[in-house]
Order: sequence, then structure tokens, then C-alpha cells
Amino acid sequence: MNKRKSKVAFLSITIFVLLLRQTTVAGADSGLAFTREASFVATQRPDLGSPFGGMGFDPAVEKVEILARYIPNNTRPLTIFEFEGTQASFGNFVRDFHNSLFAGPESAFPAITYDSVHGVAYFLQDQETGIIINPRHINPRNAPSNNFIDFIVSETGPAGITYDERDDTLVILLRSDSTNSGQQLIRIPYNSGTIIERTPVDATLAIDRDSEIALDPTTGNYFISVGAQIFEITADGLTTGRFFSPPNRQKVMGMEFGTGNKFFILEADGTVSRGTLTEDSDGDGIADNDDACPNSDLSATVVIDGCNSGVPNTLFPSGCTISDLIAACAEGASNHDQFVSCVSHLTNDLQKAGTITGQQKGAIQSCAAKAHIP
Ligand SMILES: [Ca+2]
Ligand SMILES: [Ca+2]
Repeated sequence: MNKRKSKVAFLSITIFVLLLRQTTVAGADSGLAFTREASFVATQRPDLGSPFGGMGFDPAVEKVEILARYIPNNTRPLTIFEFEGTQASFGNFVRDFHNSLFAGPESAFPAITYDSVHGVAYFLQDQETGIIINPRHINPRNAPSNNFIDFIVSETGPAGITYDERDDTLVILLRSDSTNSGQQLIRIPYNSGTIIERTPVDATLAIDRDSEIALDPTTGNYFISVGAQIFEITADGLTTGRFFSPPNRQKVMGMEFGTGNKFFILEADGTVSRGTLTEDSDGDGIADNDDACPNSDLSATVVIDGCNSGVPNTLFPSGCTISDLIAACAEGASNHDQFVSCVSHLTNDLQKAGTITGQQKGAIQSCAAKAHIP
């Protein structure tokens, strides 16, 4: 077998493997990928329900804490559900604890975060009176005798909160509303409501009440969720241009970094995922290390030498798209016939696998025939 034939054989095997694993991967991210290592569905606890106020991770005891929203008329008091966050028993329910001291609208508690230095959790209380944010401290390691130490921040529009171990402060993400000075980060000491720093957040992000914030302990950058996307911003509040989607592409209801730089995400469907954030050069959602085509052609449709076939450019879980596989044909061919033949084999396989129809196969082959390749 000569070199060219073995290349074609290799490609066929590769395609076969790709097709076996095919799923639909919607959209493209930019620069970062979340690689999920484990997950559980929090709503399997029937009393947890949704929506969620937020999620934190307590690194000292390796527990995931989900803040269930208060439901008026005491049908559910303010409750925190605790799950195992360790590798072996990730997602095992541990306990819940609650306190009925607090009342307020159902959305009154939009976020929670953990502080392993002082062993407490902070959650935001938004009275929706337009005057206060009340981060309440609770000691999850000594429930139910919760030791509340409250203070008031004279601001409006709380969305998310995170603890900064580097200088023992809390960073609160504010959405824009009619009474504050726009969406911003405010920094306060861990035990008082004195605002010591204000940083506007890039106006291209539309922070809403459900947005969350997490501090990246490695870079000092923040991750901020807006709907079903998570954006990286600098400490100066500017977007870095890097963003990614959670695995189920649901609205993000909570997120936090844990020990060993693990990243935890709670999505609106109740899925809690633990994984790592890694570079994703082509932004297809598949980390460079796992991406067989790390610089994918992510065009919406398959285009060959300017000829648009109109066929959706499917992305396979390997990280390669149909266009990438056609590019591999172009690279391996020493004359036009070889290129056309390779594309023909490829599209036959894609049709057999149900990725494309016979008509779509024809459209791609027609473009390949007309192309000035090589
Ligand atoms: Ca990639
Ligand atoms: Ca790729």
C-alpha cells in the first residue's frame, strides 16, 4: 500500500469512528472549553425544586451547596441543599438545612458563595425595595444553629457574589437598574457593607438578576454568566473576548471554582457539572487536548473553493467538522481526481451514517468536482 492509499484508509477509519460518536453540537464558543468530568441532577431531590438561588462550593469540606429559592407563604423556607463534591461520591445528597427567619419575594435570594477561610457562606438578600443588598452569613458546618451576622450594602440590583481569598473581601455583581450607577462589581470587606471599590462591567454584557460571578483563582479574572453563556472578564471589568457554554446549554444558575481549579456549574435544568476549563483555540467547545482538529473550519455550511453546497457543516464530538475532513482530502491529494475520489468516499460514509442526505451528498460532490483543488 502506498503512502497515499494508507492516508485514505486512515481517513476512512477516522470518519467511521467519528460517525459512531456523532451528536449535534450547537453553536460555537470562543477560546475556552468546559470539559465535564462528572455531573448529577440536583432536582432528583424532589423537595429542592427550581428555580435556584445559586450554587456554591465549600472547598474546606468539599461540598456543593445549592440555595433553593424561598417560596412565599412558607411553603418552603430559605433552604440550602448540600451534596458531596468529591471525586468518588460526587452528587450524593448529604442534608439540607433551612431557616424561616427570612421572608421576601421568591427571587429574593439570588446568589450564594463560600468562604473557606471563615467557614461561612454568604448569600445575597434582595428585598426589591430598591435600597439594600443584604449579604447574610451562615455557617453551614454548624447547621441548623446558624450564626447570622448581617450587614447592609447601600446599593441596588444584586445578581451574584463571590469571595476573594486574596484580600478577604467579597465581590458583588450588580445588574443595571434605575437607581444604581449601572452594572458593576463592588468590593466590600468580608464583614461590613462599606464599598471600597467600584468597577463598571463591560456594557456589551447584559447582566440580569440571575447572572452569577466566579473568581478564577489562577488568573484573577472573573467569569460572569449571562443566560446560557459564561464570559471571562478582567479585574478591570473588560471582556477578554473569551466565553463558553455550559454542557447542557441551559441558563446558568450558579457557578464557582473549587479545589484544584475545578469549575462547578449549576444549570437551569438542575444539572450540576464539575470539570475543568481549558484552552479551545478554534472555539468549537472541545478543548485543544481533546480536539482532533484544533483549528476547525466552523463555517455554517460546507464551502469548497468558494462553492457553497448549502449542507450544514456538522461538528463531530472529535472536534472535526465536515469541512475539516474535506480539507484533509485536499491535503492528501496529489491531483484533482484523487481529491474528488476522497470527497466521494467521505460523503458516501456520511450518508450511510445518516449525517447527510443523498441530495446533500450530491451537492458536496458537485462542488468538489468544480473546485480547483489541488
Ligand atoms: Ca476546539
Ligand atoms: Ca475543532
